[in-house]
Amino acid sequence: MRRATVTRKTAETDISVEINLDGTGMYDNQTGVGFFDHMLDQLARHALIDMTIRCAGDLHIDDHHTVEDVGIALGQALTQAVGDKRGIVRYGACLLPMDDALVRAALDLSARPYLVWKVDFPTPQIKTFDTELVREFFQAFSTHGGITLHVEALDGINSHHIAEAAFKAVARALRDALETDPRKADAIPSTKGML
Ligand SMILES: [Mn+2]
Repeated sequence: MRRATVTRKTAETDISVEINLDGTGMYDNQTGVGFFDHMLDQLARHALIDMTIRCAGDLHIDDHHTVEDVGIALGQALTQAVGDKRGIVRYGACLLPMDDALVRAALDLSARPYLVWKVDFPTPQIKTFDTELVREFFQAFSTHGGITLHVEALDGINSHHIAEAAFKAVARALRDALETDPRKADAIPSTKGML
Protein backbone atom coordinates (compact mmCIF):
# COMPACT_ATOMS: atom_id res chain seq x y z
CA MET A 1 0.00 0.00 0.00
CA ARG A 2 1.25 3.45 -0.92
CA ARG A 3 0.69 5.39 2.28
CA ALA A 4 2.18 8.48 3.93
CA THR A 5 1.76 10.55 7.06
CA VAL A 6 2.99 14.12 7.21
CA THR A 7 2.90 16.54 10.11
CA ARG A 8 3.82 20.17 9.63
CA LYS A 9 3.80 22.81 12.35
CA THR A 10 4.62 26.48 11.94
CA ALA A 11 3.64 29.66 13.75
CA GLU A 12 0.66 29.87 11.38
CA THR A 13 -0.66 26.31 11.07
CA ASP A 14 -0.47 22.89 12.75
CA ILE A 15 -1.30 20.17 10.23
CA SER A 16 -1.48 16.41 10.02
CA VAL A 17 -2.15 14.59 6.75
CA GLU A 18 -2.64 10.85 6.31
CA ILE A 19 -3.19 9.38 2.86
CA ASN A 20 -3.45 5.99 1.21
CA LEU A 21 -3.17 6.19 -2.57
CA ASP A 22 -4.55 2.64 -2.85
CA GLY A 23 -7.67 3.45 -0.93
CA THR A 24 -11.33 3.69 -1.83
CA GLY A 25 -11.82 7.42 -1.36
CA MET A 26 -12.73 7.46 2.33
CA TYR A 27 -12.16 10.85 3.90
CA ASP A 28 -12.23 12.77 7.17
CA ASN A 29 -11.01 16.30 6.52
CA GLN A 30 -11.30 19.02 9.16
CA THR A 31 -9.46 22.27 8.56
CA GLY A 32 -11.85 24.71 10.14
CA VAL A 33 -12.73 26.07 6.69
CA GLY A 34 -16.01 24.47 5.66
CA PHE A 35 -15.85 25.04 1.92
CA PHE A 36 -12.23 23.87 1.79
CA ASP A 37 -13.14 20.66 3.64
CA HIS A 38 -15.85 20.11 1.02
CA MET A 39 -13.22 20.47 -1.74
CA LEU A 40 -10.71 18.15 -0.03
CA ASP A 41 -13.50 15.59 0.31
CA GLN A 42 -14.04 15.80 -3.47
CA LEU A 43 -10.33 15.29 -4.09
CA ALA A 44 -10.26 12.17 -1.90
CA ARG A 45 -13.50 10.71 -3.20
CA HIS A 46 -12.78 11.14 -6.89
CA ALA A 47 -9.08 10.23 -6.77
CA LEU A 48 -9.96 7.17 -4.64
CA ILE A 49 -7.36 8.31 -2.11
CA ASP A 50 -8.15 7.67 1.56
CA MET A 51 -7.47 11.00 3.25
CA THR A 52 -7.51 12.25 6.83
CA ILE A 53 -6.51 15.88 7.35
CA ARG A 54 -6.49 18.01 10.47
CA CYS A 55 -5.44 21.65 10.51
CA ALA A 56 -5.45 24.16 13.34
CA GLY A 57 -4.67 27.38 11.53
CA ASP A 58 -4.68 31.11 12.16
CA LEU A 59 -8.21 31.60 10.85
CA HIS A 60 -8.55 34.79 12.91
CA ILE A 61 -6.36 36.35 10.20
CA ASP A 62 -7.96 34.68 7.18
CA ASP A 63 -8.07 31.28 5.46
CA HIS A 64 -4.92 31.82 3.40
CA HIS A 65 -2.29 30.08 5.55
CA THR A 66 -4.59 27.14 6.24
CA VAL A 67 -5.37 26.52 2.57
CA GLU A 68 -1.80 27.02 1.34
CA ASP A 69 -0.17 24.97 4.09
CA VAL A 70 -2.59 22.05 3.68
CA GLY A 71 -1.63 22.13 0.00
CA ILE A 72 2.04 21.93 0.97
CA ALA A 73 1.53 19.06 3.43
CA LEU A 74 -0.74 17.12 1.06
CA GLY A 75 1.78 17.55 -1.74
CA GLN A 76 4.57 16.30 0.54
CA ALA A 77 2.43 13.30 1.48
CA LEU A 78 1.81 12.51 -2.20
CA THR A 79 5.54 12.68 -2.97
CA GLN A 80 6.28 10.28 -0.10
CA ALA A 81 3.47 7.87 -0.84
CA VAL A 82 4.11 7.59 -4.58
CA GLY A 83 7.76 6.67 -3.96
CA ASP A 84 9.85 5.89 -7.05
CA LYS A 85 6.70 5.76 -9.25
CA ARG A 86 7.49 2.28 -10.49
CA GLY A 87 4.67 0.87 -12.57
CA ILE A 88 2.36 3.88 -12.54
CA VAL A 89 0.69 5.39 -15.58
CA ARG A 90 2.20 8.80 -14.70
CA TYR A 91 -0.11 10.96 -16.87
CA GLY A 92 -3.76 11.77 -16.34
CA ALA A 93 -6.34 14.10 -17.82
CA CYS A 94 -10.00 14.81 -17.31
CA LEU A 95 -12.65 17.02 -18.82
CA LEU A 96 -15.20 17.41 -16.05
CA PRO A 97 -18.65 18.98 -16.27
CA MET A 98 -20.64 20.15 -13.26
CA ASP A 99 -23.84 21.86 -14.31
CA ASP A 100 -22.73 25.19 -15.85
CA ALA A 101 -19.03 24.57 -15.15
CA LEU A 102 -16.64 22.69 -17.43
CA VAL A 103 -13.04 22.25 -16.27
CA ARG A 104 -10.13 20.53 -17.97
CA ALA A 105 -7.22 19.17 -15.94
CA ALA A 106 -4.10 17.50 -17.31
CA LEU A 107 -1.20 16.41 -15.16
CA ASP A 108 2.14 14.64 -15.15
CA LEU A 109 3.65 13.20 -11.96
CA SER A 110 6.94 14.42 -13.34
CA ALA A 111 8.80 15.74 -10.27
CA ARG A 112 8.93 18.96 -12.29
CA PRO A 113 6.44 21.24 -10.58
CA TYR A 114 4.66 23.63 -12.91
CA LEU A 115 1.20 25.13 -12.64
CA VAL A 116 -0.77 26.59 -15.52
CA TRP A 117 -3.93 28.02 -14.04
CA LYS A 118 -6.60 29.50 -16.28
CA VAL A 119 -9.60 29.65 -14.00
CA ASP A 120 -11.60 32.82 -13.45
CA PHE A 121 -14.28 33.06 -10.79
CA PRO A 122 -17.31 35.30 -11.28
CA THR A 123 -17.35 36.18 -7.56
CA PRO A 124 -14.47 36.97 -5.18
CA GLN A 125 -15.98 34.79 -2.47
CA ILE A 126 -18.00 31.62 -1.96
CA LYS A 127 -19.79 32.48 1.29
CA THR A 128 -16.71 33.61 3.28
CA PHE A 129 -14.16 31.61 1.27
CA ASP A 130 -11.90 33.67 -1.01
CA THR A 131 -11.98 32.11 -4.49
CA GLU A 132 -8.37 33.19 -5.17
CA LEU A 133 -7.33 30.59 -2.58
CA VAL A 134 -8.23 27.76 -4.95
CA ARG A 135 -5.21 28.68 -7.04
CA GLU A 136 -3.06 29.02 -3.89
CA PHE A 137 -3.96 25.45 -2.94
CA PHE A 138 -3.08 24.00 -6.33
CA GLN A 139 0.14 26.03 -6.51
CA ALA A 140 1.29 24.56 -3.19
CA PHE A 141 0.02 21.05 -3.98
CA SER A 142 1.67 20.91 -7.41
CA THR A 143 4.96 22.35 -6.11
CA HIS A 144 5.31 19.92 -3.22
CA GLY A 145 3.70 16.98 -5.03
CA GLY A 146 6.10 17.33 -7.98
CA ILE A 147 3.22 17.73 -10.41
CA THR A 148 3.09 19.44 -13.77
CA LEU A 149 -0.50 20.61 -13.60
CA HIS A 150 -2.64 22.40 -16.15
CA VAL A 151 -6.12 23.49 -15.15
CA GLU A 152 -8.48 25.48 -17.34
CA ALA A 153 -12.11 26.44 -16.85
CA LEU A 154 -13.75 26.29 -20.27
CA ASP A 155 -17.15 27.38 -19.02
CA GLY A 156 -19.01 28.29 -15.84
CA ILE A 157 -21.13 30.98 -14.22
CA ASN A 158 -21.25 29.74 -10.60
CA SER A 159 -18.12 30.00 -8.43
CA HIS A 160 -19.00 26.99 -6.26
CA HIS A 161 -19.45 24.82 -9.34
CA ILE A 162 -16.25 26.07 -10.98
CA ALA A 163 -14.17 25.39 -7.85
CA GLU A 164 -15.73 22.01 -7.30
CA ALA A 165 -15.31 21.01 -10.94
CA ALA A 166 -11.62 21.98 -10.71
CA PHE A 167 -11.05 19.77 -7.66
CA LYS A 168 -12.96 16.89 -9.23
CA ALA A 169 -11.13 17.21 -12.55
CA VAL A 170 -7.73 17.16 -10.83
CA ALA A 171 -8.89 14.23 -8.70
CA ARG A 172 -9.95 12.15 -11.71
CA ALA A 173 -6.72 12.97 -13.55
CA LEU A 174 -4.72 12.04 -10.45
CA ARG A 175 -6.58 8.76 -10.11
CA ASP A 176 -5.64 7.78 -13.66
CA ALA A 177 -2.00 8.88 -13.26
CA LEU A 178 -1.60 6.87 -10.05
CA GLU A 179 -3.00 3.65 -11.49
CA THR A 180 -0.71 0.72 -12.21
CA ASP A 181 0.04 0.29 -15.90
CA PRO A 182 -0.74 -3.41 -16.44
CA ARG A 183 1.62 -3.63 -19.44
CA LYS A 184 4.56 -2.04 -17.62
CA ALA A 185 4.04 -2.65 -13.92
CA ASP A 186 7.72 -3.26 -13.21
CA ALA A 187 9.23 -0.15 -14.78
CA ILE A 188 9.70 3.53 -14.02
CA PRO A 189 7.55 5.35 -16.62
CA SER A 190 10.36 7.39 -18.16
CA THR A 191 13.06 6.80 -20.77
CA LYS A 192 15.42 8.41 -18.25
CA GLY A 193 14.88 5.48 -15.91
CA MET A 194 13.87 7.72 -13.04
CA LEU A 195 11.32 10.36 -12.18
MN1 LIG B 1 -20.63 21.43 -3.71
